[in-house]
Amino acid sequence: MATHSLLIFSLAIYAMAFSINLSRADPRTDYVMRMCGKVHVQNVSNYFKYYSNITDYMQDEIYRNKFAFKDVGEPPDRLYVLAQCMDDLTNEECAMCFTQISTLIPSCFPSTGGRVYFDGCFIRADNYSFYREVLGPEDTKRCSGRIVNKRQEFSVAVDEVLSQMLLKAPSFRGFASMHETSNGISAYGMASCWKILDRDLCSNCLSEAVASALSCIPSTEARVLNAGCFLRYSDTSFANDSNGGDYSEEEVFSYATYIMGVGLICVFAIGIGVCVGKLSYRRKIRLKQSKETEDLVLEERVQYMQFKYATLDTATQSFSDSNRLGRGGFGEVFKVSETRTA
Ligand SMILES: *[C@@H]1O[C@H](CO)[C@@H](O)[C@H](O)[C@H]1NC(C)=O
Ligand SMILES: *[C@@H]1O[C@H](CO)[C@@H](O)[C@H](O)[C@H]1NC(C)=O
Ligand SMILES: *[C@@H]1O[C@H](CO)[C@@H](O)[C@H](O)[C@H]1NC(C)=O
Ligand SMILES: *[C@@H]1O[C@H](CO)[C@@H](O)[C@H](O)[C@H]1NC(C)=O
Ligand SMILES: CC(=O)N[C@H]1CO[C@H](CO)[C@@H](O)[C@@H]1O
Repeated sequence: MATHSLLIFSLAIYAMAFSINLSRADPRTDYVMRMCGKVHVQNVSNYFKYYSNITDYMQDEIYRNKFAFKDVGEPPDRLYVLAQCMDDLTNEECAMCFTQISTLIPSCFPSTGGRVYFDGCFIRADNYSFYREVLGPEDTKRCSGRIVNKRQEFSVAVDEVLSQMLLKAPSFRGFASMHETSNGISAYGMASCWKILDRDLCSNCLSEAVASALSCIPSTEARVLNAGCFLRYSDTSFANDSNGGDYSEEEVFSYATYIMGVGLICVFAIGIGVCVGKLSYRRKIRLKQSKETEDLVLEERVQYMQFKYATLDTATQSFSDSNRLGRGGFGEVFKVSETRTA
């Protein structure tokens, strides 16, 4: 009975803890740019059908992997779509970002496709397989924000954060989010390659992006929009980056889950303890006599400790009676330690 109610109680706690919003959703749906193609498809009504077919499929896929690509239809109107979120978004945030960004592609039709960049996600559609494209003629950059005051320091910090990301991202599933500080001026950066690109292609894309971003200095904000990658720097924090003291929301969440798991195990352990305790109740009674003698020993120990404390108390009192001598002694010790640290 006791273990049953304990089980229900702990399950209720577990369910409660999960319904609390541990991560505040921010899908970063700020619009950065949209580019539409110039050539038109043959049969646009088919194209719309293909598109909704693909986005239906992608909704689940993007929730799971934060990345999806698919193609449907017959050439020359076969439709290819690729979508991806920045890796620091949670799966829920990513799905939200995708839901919004995917509505912006059909307004490019009857063009064969286009690209849309949000701060949190990306989508591209066209009538040919562009999946492994790294750079294209439409690649561009956006320099914005204000002009930074401490140009030299900011430039050093940006340079540092960009080169760190260029080193890190290709070997960390194409993603890096970090910050660097130079003489008190911080620069924050994020780099993301589309996951379909291998390490070398990602590296190629990002090195072009870094060169492009550097030309934005002394602007406080820059975004590079390449065919195969997205790169951004800023003078303010816009993401939970991986090299700072901040924990990402995912980390906080997994930590909380871990704590709850441990808590649950503890509750069960206590439950089992109660059970075992009941079973061994008889044995306990049998051992009661010997336990009583144990208690006696323990009591003696406590008394001994109290006695020792009492002794100490009297000792201190008598110590403070001889006031001057004690003070003089401490003063001397303090002086010695002070000259040491000086
Ligand atoms: C959790 O956060 C989302 C997004 O901010 C919100 O829509 C939802 O209502 C929240 N849920 C709870 C239980 O607070
Ligand atoms: C487009 O394709 C559909 C189905 O294949 C066809 O019914 C329709 O007439 C076509 N439209 C044009 C403008 O070719
Ligand atoms: C649309 O999606 C369904 C299921 O995913 C698939 O069976 C069907 O062939 C797709 N339609 C086209 C036109 O490809
Ligand atoms: C894409 O569409 C254009 C214009 O309709 C066409 O010329 C081209 O061949 C198509 N590309 C492919 C790979 O079918
Ligand atoms: C940009 C962003 O999402 N920042 C969040 C990082 O995480 C902390 C705490 O988990 C939040 O307070 C920030 O808003």
